[in-house]
Amino acid sequence: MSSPFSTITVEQAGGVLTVTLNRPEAYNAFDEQMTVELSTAFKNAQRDDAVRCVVLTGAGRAFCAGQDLKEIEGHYRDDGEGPLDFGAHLRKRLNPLITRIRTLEKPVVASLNGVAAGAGASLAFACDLRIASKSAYFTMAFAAIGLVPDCGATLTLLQHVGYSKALELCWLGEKFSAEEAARCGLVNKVAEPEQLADATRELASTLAAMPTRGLGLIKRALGKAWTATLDDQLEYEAFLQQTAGLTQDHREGVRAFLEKRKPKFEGK
Ligand code: LHQ
Repeated sequence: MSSPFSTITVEQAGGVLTVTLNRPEAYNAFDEQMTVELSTAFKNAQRDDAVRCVVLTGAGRAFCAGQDLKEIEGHYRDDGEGPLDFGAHLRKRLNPLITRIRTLEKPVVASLNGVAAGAGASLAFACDLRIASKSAYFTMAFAAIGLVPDCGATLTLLQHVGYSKALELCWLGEKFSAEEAARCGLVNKVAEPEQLADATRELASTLAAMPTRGLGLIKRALGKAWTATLDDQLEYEAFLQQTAGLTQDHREGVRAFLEKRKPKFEGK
């Protein structure tokens, strides 16, 4: 069957769905079509029980260069169409995509094969975990063109690196290497460029073999904790634990322990 997508590719192997941004000639910058297709891919991933981990990566040399500046070139000509309403664009396209990633009850791993710039960096920060090639780097390219970080990056970056470093990165837009990012916890794992694919596969297949519902509930718990009081969080954990305690995978995990064998989780 031919792919319904033209700007991304999707490939499923075992429980791992790999979504590849596929506009390498534009460093996988977002055009309108790519934002629509990415949203669809994540919606499908949520619905499909066979998907137990999503990997997001880029084709070619880059992960993603943010907004495609050539697509919107017409708005910058003196005789052009006038300024774009970025607020409307974000509310319609990119914000829902980020929400979809953050609320997907399955692990989402960004596999950073190269530069992540502007909204491309924000997209990587919105994923749950980041594994990066040693040659990859981030650049908060927004301020250099008079814009503000979007797609949640003012929150996600702040959570990882703290106020002062986040502000420095957002203002100056300097290259932030994979290794430097790993030192402050923004990148979880760094691999040699030629080993990135294998290292990603290993991490993603480990996650895909785990109790998917439990992992999804943990993601919810940590996502909510940023804004919760301790009392709120204790109650929320109790609610989530009640739910997790009723899953088949919890039962399987405890039975496997008692029977001294390896558990076989089904993601249910
Ligand atoms: C590109 C792009 C690109 C098109 C490289 N577009 N072609 C804003 C508005 C609306 C709503 C949503 O949110 C946003 C937020 C944003 O994302 S604003 C930030 C937009 N992105 C940027 O400003 C990054 C622009 N790109 C760069 O600064 C550099 O290309 C980076 C640092 C990513 C990579 O540098 P190099 O490795 O030196 O590569 P390069 O500059 O030679 O680019 C390679 C090719 O990719 C080149 O194509 P060409 O045909 O000219 O050789 C670039 O034109 C193309 N490309 N980024 N955003």
